[in-house]
Amino acid sequence: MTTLNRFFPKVDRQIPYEGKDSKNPLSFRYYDKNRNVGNKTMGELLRFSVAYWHTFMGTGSDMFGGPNFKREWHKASNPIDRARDTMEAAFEFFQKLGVEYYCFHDRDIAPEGQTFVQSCRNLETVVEFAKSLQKETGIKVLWGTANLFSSPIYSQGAATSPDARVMAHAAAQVKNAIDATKELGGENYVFWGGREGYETLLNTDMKKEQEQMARFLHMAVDYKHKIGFDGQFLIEPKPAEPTKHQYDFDAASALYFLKEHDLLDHFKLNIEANHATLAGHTFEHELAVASAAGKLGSVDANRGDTMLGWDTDQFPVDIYSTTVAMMIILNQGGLGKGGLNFDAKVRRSSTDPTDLFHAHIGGMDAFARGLLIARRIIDDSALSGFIDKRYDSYRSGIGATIMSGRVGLEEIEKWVIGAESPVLQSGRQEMLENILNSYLT
Ligand code: XLS
Ligand code: NI
Ligand code: NI
Repeated sequence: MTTLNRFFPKVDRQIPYEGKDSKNPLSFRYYDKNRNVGNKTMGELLRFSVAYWHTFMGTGSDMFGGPNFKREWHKASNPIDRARDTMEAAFEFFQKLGVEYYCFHDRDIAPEGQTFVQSCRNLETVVEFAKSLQKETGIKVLWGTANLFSSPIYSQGAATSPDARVMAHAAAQVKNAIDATKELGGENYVFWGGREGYETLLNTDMKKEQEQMARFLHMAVDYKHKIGFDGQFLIEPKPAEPTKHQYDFDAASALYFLKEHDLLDHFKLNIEANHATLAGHTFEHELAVASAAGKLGSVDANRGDTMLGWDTDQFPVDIYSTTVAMMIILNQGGLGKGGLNFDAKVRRSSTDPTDLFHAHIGGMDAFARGLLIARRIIDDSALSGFIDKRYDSYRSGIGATIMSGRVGLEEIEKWVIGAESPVLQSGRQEMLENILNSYLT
């Protein structure tokens, strides 16, 4: 590419893998893309993706202060020129980092116009440009989505707005975002309903709003089939923020909603670490709930802060957490079309564009390391052996009889009367924690 050193001149080559003893901060210590882990490469298993909104559109602003980052790619005065510069910066970054995927919202990559039609035109223009850069570099879209939360019209909901004209607007916007994702060969399409919830029940008909959301998603499914988009649809749960209560609160409530409205066959879930903790769960709990339902489709890899109660979207660094996450992912045979998308942003004080590299390198290494450790734990049956054994009593005798469905409460009562009282085996939590820790070298 001609623009290779335009926006990140301080990183003048692709980030190399140098191994765990490297002292070079701009190198990978664990992520070695072509290394085989089992029968796949690290790159194939991890499928890292950069989040366009945080990394290229993030300004460092927060509730108490405005834009803080002075990005070269945001300097052009014309919005379309700015969008093109941003796209070039993005592709320079992807190539130098060595990732194959990115995720975007319609309004990240293209500016909103004065009218709906103008916004659609802007999107088409930028999509054409992105398409040419993708072709040139081989970089792909993990997922696209529509921003149904920033515009003032969505302040009382998009699909769940009390105003049908707003729901119509959201539907038309989603149609265009799906078109854009298809045009760019996106492998998934995400629905995250930041405004699909309520602020107060005093003005809200929850049943009606959820029916609207279901109708909305059904229309999206119909459209997907109509245009032959073969990407996977994903719902991204989050309990709150910006609304007080979001309908897709967590994995379990999203799954119930999908089932209730006959949508389960058409969706999987995109689980975000920080959303899990906001819902009062752990990241691994949400992964496990989704995976148990056969619905773990993709992951927004980030972390929250235990001292702060909001979606801080920090880069993942905790090896314990990435290890357990990768165990769940490996145990279900990988993420399929999904991947690990860094829905994460550098802190307001990390003002140098090079910090974007440090952040992603850290996240990628944390997951690569988690992957290696998880693979060893699984190969050694270090934990699974114990878990298997813990349920032994269901493999034969009364356990197998109960699970076969051939007996009811009366037959079981007879068995209990004739049997000895059960002596429980230890759950051995501390021993298992020690085993896990012994792998974290
Ligand atoms: C916000 C969400 C958002 C989605 C995409 O909290 O994580 O970034 O991933 O709309
Ligand atoms: Ni997210
Ligand atoms: Ni989030």
